[in-house]
Amino acid sequence: MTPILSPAVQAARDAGRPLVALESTIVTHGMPWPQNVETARAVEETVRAEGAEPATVAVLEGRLHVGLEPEALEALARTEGVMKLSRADFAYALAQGRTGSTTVAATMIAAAMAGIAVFATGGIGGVHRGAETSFDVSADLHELARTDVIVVCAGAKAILDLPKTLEVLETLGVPVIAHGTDRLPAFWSRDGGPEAPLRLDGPEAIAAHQRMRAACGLRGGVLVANPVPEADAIPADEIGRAIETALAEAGAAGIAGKAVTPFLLARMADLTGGRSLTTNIALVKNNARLAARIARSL
Ligand code: PSU
Ligand code: MN
Repeated sequence: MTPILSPAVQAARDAGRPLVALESTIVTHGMPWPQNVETARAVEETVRAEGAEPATVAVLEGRLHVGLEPEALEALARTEGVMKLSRADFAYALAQGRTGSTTVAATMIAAAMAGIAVFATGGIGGVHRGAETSFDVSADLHELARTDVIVVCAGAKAILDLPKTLEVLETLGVPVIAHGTDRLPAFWSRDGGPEAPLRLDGPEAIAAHQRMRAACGLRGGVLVANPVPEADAIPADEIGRAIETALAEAGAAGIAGKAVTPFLLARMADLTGGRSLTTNIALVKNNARLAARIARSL
């Protein structure tokens, strides 16, 4: 199966210019209209401004697109009832002619198929709080273990259990690199996260680490956790209250499976009067910038 490259992605590939993959679940399930499409456009612009070409990934009517034309991106952002695709249902959507946005796991699969080495997102999925009874562990973690893509995020969303998420990543052999900090960034906050397993400063160091992994024949992904810019960060104790409320509501409403993360993100935006969304937008752009610089260094 060959993905359909947009003309811009094809041109960048032909010219040997760096590419950065972008996911689309953040557009369809992570943010409300119209902030979702505005953010998606701004993130693509951020990547271009750094001299790389953005490649937003989605499955449209059974075809895998790597790089979306502006009209396709807007149509996807407006569509309701889009599938949220991970490894388990990626081929299903393609075989059945369905439309689906790609999570971190599915975007990694598509990026690897298209030969794209770097991918920027907001936050990865991870081990949910209470996973000892719910068994809710995101397939993103297993994808990081097996697929050769550098994923730049702002840490795991703080609605998750961060220490357990780190434990699973360690078990799976995934390098978790905090960028320019000793602590694992906690998505909306710079503080409050556990100590980071590894630290690197700057895109060059991250690229050099990647070259060494290749030289050692080490396969699988790398997780780069890039802290949200100071000016946009929400202190951990402040966001913590909204997290507790959103989690309690999700529990009371019996939200489970794929619906958990979208439900929590939407409730967080309401509970913080939109502030969590503003921070989310800022951190995605910040990650896109770093990802483009890493892609250039590679
Ligand atoms: N981070 C965000 N918004 C999102 C997501 C992450 O800021 O919408 C999405 C990503 O696509 C991630 C997915 O892969 O949530 C994880 O979902 P789950 O927990 O169901 O595996
Ligand atoms: Mn889950």
